[in-house]
Amino acid sequence: MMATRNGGQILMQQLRIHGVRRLFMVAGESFLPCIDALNEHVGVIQPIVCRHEGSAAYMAEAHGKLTATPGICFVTRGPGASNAAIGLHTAFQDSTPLILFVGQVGNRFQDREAFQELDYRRVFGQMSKWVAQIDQTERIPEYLSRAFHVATSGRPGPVVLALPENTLWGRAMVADLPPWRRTQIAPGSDDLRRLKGMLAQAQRPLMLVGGSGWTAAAMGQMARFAHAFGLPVAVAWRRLECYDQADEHFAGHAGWGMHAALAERIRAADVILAVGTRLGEATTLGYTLLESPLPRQRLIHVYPDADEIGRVYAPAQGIVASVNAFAQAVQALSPDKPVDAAAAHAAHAQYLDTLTPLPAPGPLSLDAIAAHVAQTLPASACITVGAGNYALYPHRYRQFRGPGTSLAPTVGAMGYGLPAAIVSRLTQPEREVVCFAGDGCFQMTQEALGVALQYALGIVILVFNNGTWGTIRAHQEREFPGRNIALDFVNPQFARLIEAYEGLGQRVVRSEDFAPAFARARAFAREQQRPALIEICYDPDGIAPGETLQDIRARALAAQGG
Ligand SMILES: Cc1ncc(C[n+]2csc(CCOP(=O)(O)OP(=O)(O)O)c2C)c(N)n1
Ligand SMILES: [Mg+2]
Repeated sequence: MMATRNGGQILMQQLRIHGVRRLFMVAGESFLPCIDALNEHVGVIQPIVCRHEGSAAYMAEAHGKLTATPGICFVTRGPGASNAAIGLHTAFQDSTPLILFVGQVGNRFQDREAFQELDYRRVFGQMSKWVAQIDQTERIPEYLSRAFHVATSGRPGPVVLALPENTLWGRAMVADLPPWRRTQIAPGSDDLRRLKGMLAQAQRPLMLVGGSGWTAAAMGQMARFAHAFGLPVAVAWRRLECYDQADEHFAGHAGWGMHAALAERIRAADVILAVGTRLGEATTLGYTLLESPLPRQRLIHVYPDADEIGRVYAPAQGIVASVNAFAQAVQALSPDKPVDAAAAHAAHAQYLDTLTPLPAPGPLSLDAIAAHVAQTLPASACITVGAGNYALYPHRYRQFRGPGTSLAPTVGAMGYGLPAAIVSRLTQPEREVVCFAGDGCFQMTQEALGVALQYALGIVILVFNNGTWGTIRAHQEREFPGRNIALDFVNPQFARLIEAYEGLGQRVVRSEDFAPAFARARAFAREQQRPALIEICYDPDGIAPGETLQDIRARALAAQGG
């Protein structure tokens, strides 16, 4: 006979059935039955005890990115939920499956603005695929099943489920539902015929890949397709892991900071085959490389969600398809007449040129350091970043080789790098992980060091200390040259900070000292399974590869007629 269970037990058992093996949480009294139910899943579901809900939600997001299954996050009512918002927003803009469980006041107090009460449907409505409140204990399995399907279907994204007290403490006799199933949308034969026809007519085609959920197998299939049709391939902004950058058709990374030859190649293309990517503001350089609503290039837009196709750009052809199903379908296509791969090879040669470190001012060059990291790490290693100009360097100099090698928020949310590195270590322990963090970025989530300590995670953290919100300095010089104010900050000694977390701290002020420090950090992380941090001090004038604040200021003053 079926036993009655409380809501927490029903929920946790259902998560287990759906394949959840790790969840990220900051405790709250509002969801105690869920926490208690973890006692029934010891050794199966690992709760990661986080220090801040922002980091917890980032970790769930990174988990969703790496596994293409919903990252699970538990937070308490209003305050916890508010802290978690950044991870939810990141999952939304980055199209990452995630389920955020939030405590809620009991139904009997609802709408009184009771203690910490928020209506999550209103608060999170714009940054979630679906927000719901489970008001009946016996309907928990139904809501969870829908949540897993919604988070992973079409354009993946976050789901929020609010858990009123009476739902969790209440008891019900209810059967579990079977595990969720991934649905794939394959392109139709007409879609493929038209696609082939358009590529056959193209003089200067280009493929742009992006979005989430790519598998290594699909990436290989896309390379085969690109080779067969002579397509140069660019990755969308911060979707560095979507294509093997060592492939001879790889043309570069589109978006802010991109190399001029690639920007020109995208502008001059006559057909753009965009696969899995939304063609966002960053990738299109503010909707200029492709102009909205009708791009000059003929756009073939392949996307897993019909609602995105035609949303910003009127396409010449829209194809509703999951990225992996699309790759599977096109790998078998071959052109009717021989194609010329010269343009693709030229594009790759131009890209390879950008891997040579550019000169930088001062005794420490971020170009040299990022190039050293890029060349020293094995191909399988994962690099994580948050947001800031320091991130331009690893993204420029590292050749990313496929899924699992990069975690970068396309939403440009600061503080992501450290939580993401923690998740990389937990989820794919066979890969080394290096977190690049600006001094600003790092300080947004440095509390997550406690998680690295607690779970014995050997990660390497590079903190780029220029004493300022450098990115904003650059914008400030461009818009208000010479009027630097309110951006610089005093930093702690990061190398000493990590020692409090039983990690290895080092400080580097000259380029030539980086290589031995990096080798020591990697060895420490590997052997001790604890974090190793290198504080890298440099002159804020070197603001981006090949660019200084002085250059920006001089150009802005000249433009003002000064
Ligand atoms: C959560 C969040 N807050 C603010 C910003 C705006 N912002 C973008 S980059 C940046 C500066 C980053 O500073 P730092 O991490 O030190 O890197 P740097 O630019 O100096 O290399 C800021 C404040 C943001 N993107 N995200
Ligand atoms: Mg900085």
